[in-house]
Amino acid sequence: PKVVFSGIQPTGVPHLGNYLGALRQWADLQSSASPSDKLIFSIVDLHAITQRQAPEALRLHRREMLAAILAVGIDPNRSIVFEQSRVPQHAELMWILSCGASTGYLSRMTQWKSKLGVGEDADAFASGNNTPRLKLGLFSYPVLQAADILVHRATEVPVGEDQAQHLEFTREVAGTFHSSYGTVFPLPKTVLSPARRVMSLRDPLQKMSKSDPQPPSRILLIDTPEEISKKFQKAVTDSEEGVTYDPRARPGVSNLVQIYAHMQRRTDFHNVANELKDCTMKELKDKVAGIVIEGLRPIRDEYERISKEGDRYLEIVAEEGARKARESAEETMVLVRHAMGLA
Ligand code: AQP
Repeated sequence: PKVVFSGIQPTGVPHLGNYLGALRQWADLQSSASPSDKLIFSIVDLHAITQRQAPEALRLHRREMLAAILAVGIDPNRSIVFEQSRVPQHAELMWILSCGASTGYLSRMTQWKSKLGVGEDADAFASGNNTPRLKLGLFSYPVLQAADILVHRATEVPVGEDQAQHLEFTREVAGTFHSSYGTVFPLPKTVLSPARRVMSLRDPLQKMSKSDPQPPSRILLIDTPEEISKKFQKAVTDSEEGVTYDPRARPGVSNLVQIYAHMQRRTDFHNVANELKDCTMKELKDKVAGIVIEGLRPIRDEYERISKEGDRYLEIVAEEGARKARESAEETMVLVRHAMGLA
């Protein structure tokens, strides 16, 4: 049987990129799973705090993320849905794995560089006077992610393209553990969603992101139809006539074509662009907005219904999920501690 694990950070209401790149895939995997498969989805709050979060905002975002996960169709009676900080085995395994994790490998990862905005200057950055800005938690983030996956002995990890590097690292860390203490973990497979990278509506060279300071850069799963239309109308495109698919030359238009295609579960972007070839930019934006509004409508309705049930309901779901996740993680930790000679 498969064990599917994936996580999402409670750093804001999820956006269209999170949905097409991750959440919709989670729901699909849940529908196609056989009864013996285990599905585990985590709200990774310990990852979120690698960037400072205001406590009230984090509390709110945890709740909103849980409601959003349920709203996209994850059934807490079928899948384990839980908050990472309620399952201490994740942090315990992280410590153990960090004892065998290479700092050289971590220093080559791109995520901490992009979070600090240091890009290509990273080496100079890490060895220079700016090092105090690089915190240990952000640097070792991939080790915690490896622990998240391995502690449930996951076999498949559905993620967007930005996470593929961390999955490589996870397999590396598991291999190091195995050569020291014997085999405990399956090596998890990366399952890339067809929507690998949905781009920002304001800067189509950047991925759509929860923490982008510009709200019009992203479509939230709970945006109203008016908000969705407005954001698409303002989307950055170009001044060429007609619609073609060419992500290099026309990143803005191509991103809209991709979104339009993914909403219909299509990936033949050139054909889709061809079907739209005579549209003006305004017509293209209207069409994309229309399909996104219709596609997100049931999610938004369900989100509202869940929000009306109140915090008490979400708390019960979170507690029950955490109980099941602790059970799953503890089964692995018994093997890990035993293999290492720990109590
Ligand atoms: N733009 C995207 N296109 C496709 N997939 C995406 N994912 C994120 N952005 C896109 C996928 O969503 C899952 C959860 O992501 P995360 O919450 O762990 O954090 P992230 O990747 O850093 O996403 P954000 O929205 O950019 O959050 P912030 O701004 O807080 O860092 C992952 O599977 C990811 O691949």
